[in-house]
Amino acid sequence: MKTTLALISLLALVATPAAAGDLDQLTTRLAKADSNHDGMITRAEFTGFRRTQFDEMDRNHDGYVSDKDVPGFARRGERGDRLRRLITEFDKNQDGRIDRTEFLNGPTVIFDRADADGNDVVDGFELRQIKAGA
Ligand SMILES: [Ca+2]
Ligand SMILES: [Ca+2]
Ligand SMILES: [Ca+2]
Repeated sequence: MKTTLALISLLALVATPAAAGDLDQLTTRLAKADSNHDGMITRAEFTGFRRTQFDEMDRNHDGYVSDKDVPGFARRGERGDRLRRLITEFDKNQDGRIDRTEFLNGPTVIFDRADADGNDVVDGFELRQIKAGA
């Protein structure tokens, strides 16, 4: 149960935020991608973080993120919806699952949104801005 929740919170980071309430959580998680802890998240750090995420999300280790990685009871309702939305956004070759390449090269909605000046770095100011709902 606990691991399922962890997976769902990871889904929240990569999928498009559904509500303003998600935004606060998203920035908190975005900050976790700051691997050298300098208060800024570069696009490279964001991609590196995704690599880790993929390994965590691919729970059955078959090399794909799909509904097989979510237990049956969690496929219904909001969790299942989030996963399906994620697959729709990332599944470039439309085989119904996300492989590592699709995931790493997938849309960076959260990052792009936070990176207001588009210089491929989300700095502390931009993080605070998005947290404030700007
Ligand atoms: Ca950094
Ligand atoms: Ca999998
Ligand atoms: Ca695919």
